[in-house]
Amino acid sequence: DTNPLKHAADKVADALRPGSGPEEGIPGKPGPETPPVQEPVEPRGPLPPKPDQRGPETVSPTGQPTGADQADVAQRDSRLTDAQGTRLYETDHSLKAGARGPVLLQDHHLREKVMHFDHERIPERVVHARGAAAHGVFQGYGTAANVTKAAFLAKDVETPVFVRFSTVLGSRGSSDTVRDTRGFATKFYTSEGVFDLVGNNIPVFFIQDAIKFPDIIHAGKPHPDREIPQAQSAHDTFWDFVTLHTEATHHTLWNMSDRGIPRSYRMMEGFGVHTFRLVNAAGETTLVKFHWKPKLGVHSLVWEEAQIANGVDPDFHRRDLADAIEAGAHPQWELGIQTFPDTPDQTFEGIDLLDPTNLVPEELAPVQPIGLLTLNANPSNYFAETEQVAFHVGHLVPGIDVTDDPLLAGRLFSYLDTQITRLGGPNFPQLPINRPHAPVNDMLRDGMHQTAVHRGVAPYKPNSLDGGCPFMAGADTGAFIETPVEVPAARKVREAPESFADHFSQPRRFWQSMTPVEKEHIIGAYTFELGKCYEQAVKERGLKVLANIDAELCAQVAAGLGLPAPDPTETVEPVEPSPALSQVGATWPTDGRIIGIVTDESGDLDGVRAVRQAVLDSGMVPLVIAPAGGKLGTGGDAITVQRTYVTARSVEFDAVLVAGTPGTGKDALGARDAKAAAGPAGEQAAATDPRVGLLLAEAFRHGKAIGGWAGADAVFGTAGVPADAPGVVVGDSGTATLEQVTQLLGSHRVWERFSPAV
Ligand code: HDD
Repeated sequence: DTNPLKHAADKVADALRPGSGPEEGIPGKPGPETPPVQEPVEPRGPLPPKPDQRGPETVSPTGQPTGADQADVAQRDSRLTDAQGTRLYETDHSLKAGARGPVLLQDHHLREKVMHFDHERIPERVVHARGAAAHGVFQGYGTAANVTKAAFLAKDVETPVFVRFSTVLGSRGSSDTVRDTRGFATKFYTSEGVFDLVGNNIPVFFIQDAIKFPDIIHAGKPHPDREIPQAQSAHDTFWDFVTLHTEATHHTLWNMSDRGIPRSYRMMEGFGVHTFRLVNAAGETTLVKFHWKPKLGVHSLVWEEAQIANGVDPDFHRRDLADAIEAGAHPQWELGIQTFPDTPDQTFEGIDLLDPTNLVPEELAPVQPIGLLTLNANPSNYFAETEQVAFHVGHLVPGIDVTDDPLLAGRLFSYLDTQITRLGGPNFPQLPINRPHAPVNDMLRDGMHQTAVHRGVAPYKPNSLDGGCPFMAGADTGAFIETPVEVPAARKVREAPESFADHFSQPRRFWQSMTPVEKEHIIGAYTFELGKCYEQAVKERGLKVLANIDAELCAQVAAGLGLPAPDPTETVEPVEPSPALSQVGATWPTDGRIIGIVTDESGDLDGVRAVRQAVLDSGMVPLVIAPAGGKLGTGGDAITVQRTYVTARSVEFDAVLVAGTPGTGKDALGARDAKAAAGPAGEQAAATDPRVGLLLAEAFRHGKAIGGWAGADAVFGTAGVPADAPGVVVGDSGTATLEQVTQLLGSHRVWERFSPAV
């Protein structure tokens, strides 16, 4: 066919055929034969979000309920339209002058589609760019009623929340399991307005004054010339800064500890870091520090595991959180407060409460629980919710006020400011995820992306034209009123108080509170990070800082770097340890832990079935690992394989079980190869698939519980796993083995495997 417009005309005709386009075609025009199609051509109803994926109810910028479907506007109708609601008949080809001809400027659909795409990305957060979030609910215990009038902390009050966890240094597409601080930001949609608790998983900060924030972040981010390394602190500029600016020592030490590589967002503590001021109904004030305590305990990866996970599953933490919530293992944290009298000097037991490089040991001021957070729903849309959520330390409610911590003061400016670049203007509170659930009645008007249709003519006060509305609230009608704190007469100075000058005794307390295995991990981390620096002067300065914390720490890292250990430049006084800072030595629930079960077609499949069920019954997740995907066994009770030897890697599992071959006393591993080799029973282990060998060897090195039954122990030796080593168990049956492994998991890891042990 030589007619250049014939092809396009056919397209139009197709679109006009009854049943594939608008309901009525051109009367009397016969449609061409129906071509084979890949996609369904008949419209069907919209796919509603799953009930557990809904966000909290939203309200309009003027406080009117908008209905649960407000945020659910994508693909709701049966026909594709453009952004103006006009139905489209084709979206796969540009409008051209002939199939091989030039694209026409009049193609407004092409123009709109590509214009929108061109602007799909917004600037990532300057810090905390990579994050994962979830919806949940916070329930007040009422135990804080004597210290705060905040309504959401009253007994049994339930408040919707949105929590975003993050790494600090990496870009939005970086890996999850890097060594870094983690953000822990919570938005409470309270009846009195939004309260944001914008904290971290580390209770202290690198700097004492916000004016140093650009410095520490410039030093921590990739080098400006090559933009490497990504999401790492193991490089010269970071260590250059933190060894010169020694107030960073305490936070850096926490980063080098196991806290810098959490096992899961669900297993991290959270801290408000600053000291806040609570106000009760009588107007009395109390200084507090906020803590989130995870019900699952505080647990970490080991460094090699974290590095492997960066490669094999860069979404390790994001996946873990979403999977757990989807599976119904809803993570929980208790919110707690340490309370201190609001004295004029704002110190407690000699610790300056306005210095954010200080923590107050829990032994001196116990953490008192005041409410329970449960995360129970994943976001429906990453961009709309996780990316567009905007936290701000100045989002406060009556009963919670700020202090004069100079770091907090700078934050009170920065968080609003950054949203203007990131979210494109001042109306970001109108985005569904940011909308308060309390009625909004502000006099803020216009601006980019204004979505409210404000009524009235007098958005100013005083006015008479809108009847004087809106009126002001008072203390008894829920107004936020700043605490009238006395400001001492002073001169304007650019100075820190003398009490901010001790940079080493708090880090020393942290170091001395660690168990031997945790100390070993810290030494390893410093040796790795300083070892990655090129500048000799930076390494040497790093050792000088360590000498001021502890001689042993300094000597061990110096030995690893091959450098002499320097003498301290300050007096190294012993301090009272705080055992609460250690992560080792207790037992915790095993909910949501992942048990890998290695088997194959010739394995004890009845045993595997029983173990799978027992794992599920105890609230954990079984993943069956076999040589290939599909099913093991036949019929109704065939076992689904979740991971193959190709897709499984040790880092995904908290413990590994190996099913043997019943009746033979042989392990089942690599049985396909083994069948070919068909040696005597004792040689079976030699045929172990190397990937299974690696799985077991890594699990062993990383201190994970390993179990086997029905002769599976024969393989342990070939994988370099001594069957009599601590935390390696051989049971009579699958379920008996699981029981022992579960007990081991309660302590998170088999600490005895590390040297030195606990
Ligand atoms: Fe910050 C984001 C936590 C000091 C400036 N910060 C941000 C987030 C968390 C924290 C969790 C991510 C929020 C989210 O998920 O959207 N920041 C902290 C803590 C600090 C701290 C615990 C010290 C105690 N931050 C801090 C200072 C400044 C900032 C001193 C500036 C002077 N932080 C920001 C920011 C960010 C931010 C640039 C980036 C994106 C955003 O705010 O919304 O404004």
